[in-house]
Amino acid sequence: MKITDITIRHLQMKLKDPFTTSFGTFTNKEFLLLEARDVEGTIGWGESVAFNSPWYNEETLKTNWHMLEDFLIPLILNKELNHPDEVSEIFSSIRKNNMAKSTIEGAVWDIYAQQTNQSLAAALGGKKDKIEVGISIGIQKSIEDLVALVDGFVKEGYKRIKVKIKPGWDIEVMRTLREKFPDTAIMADANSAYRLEDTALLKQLDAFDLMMIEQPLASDDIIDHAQLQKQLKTPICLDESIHSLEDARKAVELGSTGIINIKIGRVGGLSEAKKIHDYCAANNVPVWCGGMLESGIGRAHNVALTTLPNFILPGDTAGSNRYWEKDIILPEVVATNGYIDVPQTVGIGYEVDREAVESFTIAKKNYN
Ligand code: OSB
Ligand code: MG
Repeated sequence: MKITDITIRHLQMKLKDPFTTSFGTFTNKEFLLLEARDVEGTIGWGESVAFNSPWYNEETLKTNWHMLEDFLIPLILNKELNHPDEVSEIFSSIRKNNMAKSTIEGAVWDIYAQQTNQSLAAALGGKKDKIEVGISIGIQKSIEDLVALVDGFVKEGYKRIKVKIKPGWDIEVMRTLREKFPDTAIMADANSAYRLEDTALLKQLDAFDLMMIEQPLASDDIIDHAQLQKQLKTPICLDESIHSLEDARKAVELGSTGIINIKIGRVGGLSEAKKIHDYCAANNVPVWCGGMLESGIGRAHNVALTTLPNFILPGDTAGSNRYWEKDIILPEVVATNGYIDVPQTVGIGYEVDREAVESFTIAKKNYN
């Protein structure tokens, strides 16, 4: 493989419903798409999961564009590549900026899968032909609104319900959900909204038999999480704190996390995601695939990754129709009864709907 041509597009897609976390509300999703063309004409697609504002982590759409244009694209253009694993080596001179790196790496994996005549899932070593999925629900105006939403998603068959929490929207919310949905797999995601001083409050969650609590403490912490885990029965799952295999190893060794949420962009790409998966499999740490409100392209990458065997717990990769009136792939990602069928065709397994892509594009630049 040799990438000779790259196009970056800035897309804006309106979410069907606003999505509120402890750090802010999303109404529109703005993100970068990267289209890479290889010397033989094969086209691969990657999606940056960086948001408009540095709330979830420090990267943004603009910092990603800057990193791609000024550093990453020059490193990759016209380089002879034998395997997508080489991309992270080529980028190793650049610190962090994992979401920017992952944008190119994902497109290279797509090209590699096509040129080796297999699905992205198969190229990664995945075996499942369907994956189990859950759904992530933002903070609502009232508990009644939340209960109604959860009821709908449980009836749609989603395998696990994740609810965003923050101080003041936590204990009563989870208590009510457990009462109303006694048999449903439920978990909470705090997106770093608490401190170790809140241990007594967080311990109250143990009464509700939650599958896990995701990232209760600071976004860069693994020390306090280890302290907290000693006092909680509910397993902690780290999201924001894990950027690499090394982070995962340290967090597992410290006892900071019993489960890991793997997000491809946060860890710098599919190769690193796979390494974290393999390490966790060897150490009996279940993993699941997180979401960043992706368009169909990022979603397709998530579906492929989730086919690896240690993705034991349902992920956040819901169907396209949970987010968009119209997605940018054909067919869209469909979740039926909490399962997504893994496409068996070559590459990411979905056609990119170029007309839809153009209709959501607000800026575009070519590099060669
Ligand atoms: O922490 O997992 C998170 C959305 C935006 C930012 C961070 C997170 C989320 C989600 C939604 O939980 C996952 C999804 O449906 O894509
Ligand atoms: Mg999270």
